[in-house]
Amino acid sequence: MPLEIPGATHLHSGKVRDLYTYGDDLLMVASDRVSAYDFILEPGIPDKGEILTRMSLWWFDQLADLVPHHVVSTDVPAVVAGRALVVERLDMFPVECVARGYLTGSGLVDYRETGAVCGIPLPDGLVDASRLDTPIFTPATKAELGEHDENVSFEAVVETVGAEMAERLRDLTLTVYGRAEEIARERGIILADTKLEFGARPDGTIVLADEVLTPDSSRFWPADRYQPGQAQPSYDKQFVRDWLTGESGWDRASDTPPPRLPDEIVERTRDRYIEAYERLTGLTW
Ligand code: Q0T
Repeated sequence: MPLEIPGATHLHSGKVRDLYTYGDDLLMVASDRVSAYDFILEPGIPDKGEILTRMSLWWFDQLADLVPHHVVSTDVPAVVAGRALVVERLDMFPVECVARGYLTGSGLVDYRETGAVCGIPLPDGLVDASRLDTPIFTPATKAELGEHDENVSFEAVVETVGAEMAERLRDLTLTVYGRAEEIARERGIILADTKLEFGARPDGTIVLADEVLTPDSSRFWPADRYQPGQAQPSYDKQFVRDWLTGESGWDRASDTPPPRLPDEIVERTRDRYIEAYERLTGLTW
């Protein structure tokens, strides 16, 4: 299944990205695969891997004065041109570092059950997509392939990485979110939440890793349509979701895989990824 890439040895495949060893470094390869409702859909979205790779690179640069990142080079084998990065090999922290400025998704589920998210109590009366007065750190533990990440308390992170490192990861996560939220807001986009991953160099330096601030790791909402109390339209996948749960006739509860996406949905979804890229970065695709 993984690609044959000259000089690279396959290490790991995620839902939409693949990791290879590459000399002393790693090669992180973004595919055109797209997921919705926990399924990988067919066909892929042309150029999605390259769009998200460029978006992530742009963000790493925007954040470079706050935290070092793992990108070594964009000089990659031709078969993955544009959609792969050479990255430093780090000792990864086994924590999904999530910052939320708005309440939705698993955070909303936890809030409705307990009034809190990851042990952080929130005021009464919040609804789907409510803005939080102060962004919160809501760590999660990485699940096995096919399982969902599990929200955990800050104390659980302390147990895993120690108090000092837990505080540094929390502070870095909230600092990165603050910068990114501000940049997105200036461009008419709400950054509702984001998931970051960090690793350490042999000398102990904490480094921002993975792919950052893409629609696969973050929720972006068009600010001009923001309306708390309901699910917000997703910047990237709304056409896919609407088609799957409507016109396609697919029954999400049926345990059957979703049908193949029509060309028109694929094209419109590609256009949305490009629009998100251009609007956030100010660059032309
Ligand atoms: C990693 C060492 O599975 C993952 O990515 C999907 C392909 C997450 N993951 C990242 C690493 C990284 C990064 N990024 C790094 N710089 N060094 N390991 C391992 N798994």
